[in-house]
Amino acid sequence: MKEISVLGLGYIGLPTASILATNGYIVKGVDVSPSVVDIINKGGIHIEEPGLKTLVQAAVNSGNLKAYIQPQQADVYILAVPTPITEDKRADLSYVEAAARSILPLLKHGDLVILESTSPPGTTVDFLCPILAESGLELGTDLFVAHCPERVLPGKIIKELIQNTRIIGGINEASARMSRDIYASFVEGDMHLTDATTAEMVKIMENTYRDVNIALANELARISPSLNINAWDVIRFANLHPRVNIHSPGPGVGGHCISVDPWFIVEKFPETARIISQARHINDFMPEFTYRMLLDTVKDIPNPKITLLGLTYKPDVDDIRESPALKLRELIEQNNDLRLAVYDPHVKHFDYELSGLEAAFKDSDCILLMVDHAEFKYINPRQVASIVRSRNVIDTRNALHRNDWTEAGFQVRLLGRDYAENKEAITRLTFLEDQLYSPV
Ligand code: SAJ
Repeated sequence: MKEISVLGLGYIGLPTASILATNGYIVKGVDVSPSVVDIINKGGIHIEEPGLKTLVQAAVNSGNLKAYIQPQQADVYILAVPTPITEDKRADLSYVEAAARSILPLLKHGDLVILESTSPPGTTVDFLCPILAESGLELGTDLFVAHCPERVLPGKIIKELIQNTRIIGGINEASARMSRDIYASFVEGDMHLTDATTAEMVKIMENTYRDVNIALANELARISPSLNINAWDVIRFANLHPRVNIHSPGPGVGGHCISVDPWFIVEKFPETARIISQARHINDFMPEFTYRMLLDTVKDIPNPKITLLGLTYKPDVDDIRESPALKLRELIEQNNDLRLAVYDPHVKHFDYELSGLEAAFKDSDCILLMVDHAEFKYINPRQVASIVRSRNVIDTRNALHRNDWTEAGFQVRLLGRDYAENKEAITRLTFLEDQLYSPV
């Protein structure tokens, strides 16, 4: 029976470790955070994910999963550590390097190392392998290495870890086959073998495709109001075509995947990856566009109070990483003429003040809906109308029933329908473009 060590017990490592442990493997989870190790060993979890607590408890109670601070000897090592980007949009592989170096003294003949972290193309072969080669083991014959990216949707991680197809990229055939045998213990989806660099690019392109598609929708959302048409209707009807799937516009692209992975390609191919980099800053401009829509809405109101509805990067999660709402909060805070109240039912801890729903609406001059949390569809516009000061609402997600809010006396403005840009906003993009996109 092979022992597996999973390094990095975050939103991918912990579910993966737990699923392997409940499928018969002895799993030694390793994390640099003592509190994470402690919580897991008590059968608890440190991230919000449906079903994860039950799974971790089963894994820990079975005796097959234990968490450690120190690296542990095993036969298979799965690296599921963060690969963030720096301020200047470069991949930060320091966590991958630290994890790889931590297991160097433990590696022995026949072991397998799998990198699951989303990584720039070439990371496994050109960055990880040279480090592992310092063990003195012959890569591909003594020591096997692969890149096996995950593709799960936060909020559906456990189901998708089991059901999604899996791309297995080995540095050689033997590495790919050994990795497939490990995943075969729980993956019900098809498994496709390829080389490590192809697997890296597959994962990045999945998210890059989504980012470019969202940018297309956002560009349409900036064009449509000048034609007095609704971008959401255009997309809805265009998607009736059997081979069209235009994504939705929004106030920006958040999360630590879609807004990050495309930069891994731009960093390596700055002169060639033009659509990819353009899409990144069209999406990164949307918070600014939304801010201009807000300023235009409240321009005749002295010292207006803004109600920011939703802080997370997408609906029905508690994750605020890279959320466009954080950018809007910052822009509003920097404007001394604006007052702000923020409400998000999913965010329990935040560095700044959060309001209750009623307090957030009280005396508001403009409600800015940033996230289409399920709860928000049930807000009663008539009740809200009785406590706001000015009846303005900006919907950036096409989440609200326009007629209900209009009948309650609100001026409803929908991103992609009700705000035609002026020259200044466009000039601002050019400035941002120069600022953001200086070929590295
Ligand atoms: N968004 C839009 N318009 C859309 C879709 C999304 O503006 O039509 C915005 C969302 O509001 C959010 C951001 O984009 O701010 C990202 O949302 P998401 O749900 O697309 O992305 P993630 O990061 O939660 O999950 C993605 C998924 N990738 C794909 O769908 C191709 C998931 O399968 C990946 O595993 C995950 O990234 C990851 O871990 O890489």
